[in-house]
Amino acid sequence: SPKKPVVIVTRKLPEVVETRMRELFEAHLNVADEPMSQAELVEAVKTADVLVPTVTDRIDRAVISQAGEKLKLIANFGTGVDNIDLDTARNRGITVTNTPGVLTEDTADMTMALILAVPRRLAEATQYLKDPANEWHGWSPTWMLGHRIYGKRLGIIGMGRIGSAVARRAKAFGLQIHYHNRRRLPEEIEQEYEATYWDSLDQMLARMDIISVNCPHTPATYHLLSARRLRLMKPTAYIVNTARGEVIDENELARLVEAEAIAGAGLDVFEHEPAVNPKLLRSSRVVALPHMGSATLEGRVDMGEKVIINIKTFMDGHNPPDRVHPAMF
Ligand code: 8YV
Repeated sequence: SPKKPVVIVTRKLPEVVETRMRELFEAHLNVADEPMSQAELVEAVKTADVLVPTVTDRIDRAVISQAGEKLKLIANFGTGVDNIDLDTARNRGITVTNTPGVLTEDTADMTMALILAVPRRLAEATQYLKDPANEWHGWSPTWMLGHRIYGKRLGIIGMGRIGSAVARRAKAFGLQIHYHNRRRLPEEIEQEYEATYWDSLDQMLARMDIISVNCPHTPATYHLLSARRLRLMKPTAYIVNTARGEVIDENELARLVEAEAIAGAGLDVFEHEPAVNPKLLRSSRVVALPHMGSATLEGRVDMGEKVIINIKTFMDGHNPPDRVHPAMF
């Protein structure tokens, strides 16, 4: 039988995924659940046929340019590929794949959870009850009031798979769907969500009650929500981000939250993970999660299976199903 490809996986994956990888490949699995250093990544690309990185691995030009002749595939464990220098990979003839589709519903659920949690103050209220320093005096007609989401305007930035899955959920909750996207959706899809398209992000931002960020992080979307744009939002508006922290100017967002110039934020991702702006963590207007939009056991197993299919298909000499083209970003 032909020699099995050397597949280096940078992080610990669910047991079933690792077992399957051991069967199919000469799998080098990472027992310590710690991100690899840049030096370790360089070592990895020197010896691997296939590298399986995650969001915590920076596969930049410095790493890729030291890759060995054997390295032909970077099979990302994750949908976002902003951790990989796609141009350098292409120039070296290295194929890149990702794992789209299998984490759409989980990430949309988390987005919806934040859209509900922030205006209704779930985290703050739970924290209140659990803190032994507080004593709950019972129900009050004026205490812990949040804001209604039913009937409000939701502006989705990025109407791809996840944005669309958010639109479906939000519509069922009675929100009015608005969106900004590189391309306008076909009319029948707009009708399905009863969605209004905004060519101008500035104009949409100024009119929404809730903003949801669902676009990838690319050179074109870095700080798409710049200080100037964030200030266009209504002081009563909320912002939710389950995409990538880099899309928002986090410093300015933290400043607006602290100044109570924005109603609140639900954040699953941050600009400098694992660091989080302390102003955001201090604020009762912020629900902060440690990048867990796709963190279900089912999702992680599905992602692993997708990685395996991409590697197998590629090694069999075919075009892998989730090949990433730099032009897509
Ligand atoms: C993961 C994600 O948390 O797929 C993505 O883009 O952000 C998440 O699914 C992680 O990035 C996996 O590497």
